[in-house]
Amino acid sequence: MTDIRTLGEFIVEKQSDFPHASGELSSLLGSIKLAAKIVNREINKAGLADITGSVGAENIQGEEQQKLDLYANDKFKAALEARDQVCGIASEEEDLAVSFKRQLNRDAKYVVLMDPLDGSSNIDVNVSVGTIFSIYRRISPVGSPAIDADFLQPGHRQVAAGYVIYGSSTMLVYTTGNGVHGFTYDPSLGVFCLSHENMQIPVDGNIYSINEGNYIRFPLGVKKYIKYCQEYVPQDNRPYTSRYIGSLVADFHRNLLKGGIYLYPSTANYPNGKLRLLYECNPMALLIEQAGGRATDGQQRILDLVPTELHQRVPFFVGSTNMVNKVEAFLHEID
Ligand code: AHM
Ligand code: MG
Repeated sequence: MTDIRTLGEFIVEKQSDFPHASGELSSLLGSIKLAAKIVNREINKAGLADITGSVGAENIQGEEQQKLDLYANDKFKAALEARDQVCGIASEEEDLAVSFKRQLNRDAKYVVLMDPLDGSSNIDVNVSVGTIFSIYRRISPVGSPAIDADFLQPGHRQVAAGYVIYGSSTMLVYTTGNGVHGFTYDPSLGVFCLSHENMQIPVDGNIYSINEGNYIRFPLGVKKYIKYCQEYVPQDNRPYTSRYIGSLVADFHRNLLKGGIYLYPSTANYPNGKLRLLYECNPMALLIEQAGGRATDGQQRILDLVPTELHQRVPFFVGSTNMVNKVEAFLHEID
């Protein structure tokens, strides 16, 4: 019992590791932890209350908003606004970035970008979903409203990133640039307990995760990579296993633990890929690099991309280093 380390304790313990050591980032992570517990409670009873299904509206990207998308967005936003560490947020569910109005928020150093409920179309069928978050120091002066440039920073400037997976158990996984740590939620205690310290993705893996229904319009290099995964080469552990949940957080989490690659290239419906650079790709890219893996758009390191708009999409290849190298080689060969 005494060897349990809670997320709160761990964050305080590691505070001195933060590049800009301060209690503010700890408090900010505390807001995320609190909102995650509230959202977790709601998701757990999703089938009972009238909280599944869509609200009959679309977000700015033309995607149907689910009731729980908006619920999660409201809870994370409120939790971040209630403490004084964040001057503004940008969210997949908000058309524009939000600059908090209180002076105490305007005096804060950080902005948070989030996908409050990723994979939400899976909720109605009781499949895992997640929350993804990304934290930057603002570049506008402290004391003033947050501006768009605060949110449009390249991913390598993130000071922290993470996700919550609402799965068969709920976990919070985060990095502040000093390794990746995972905490499993114990609902009876109401706390996240350290369960996966210093997570490292295997350099190689044998799982590939992609929506193959879109195959016909994939770039040629991706088509060739898929065929490579399927070839019978036992000494190379091929054919690989295909696993696709359709919930980025869940697919990423499995591949992080077991070794594998997740791919979302350009498709007929999504010429730039489907996933959002700021809310999905950047935080996952920081996590994977901290865990010893790689993330690329096929040409460049995700964390080096300079964003031009909030809801920008990019092709995304993330996972075990050797697997990402391989798909990149196929993509370059074709160019
Ligand atoms: P969302 O943010 O609207 O939920 O979309 C992102 C999700 C990812 O979780 C998942 O990997 C992907 O969309 C699945 O897309 P598809 O159904 O096209 O395979
Ligand atoms: Mg999403």
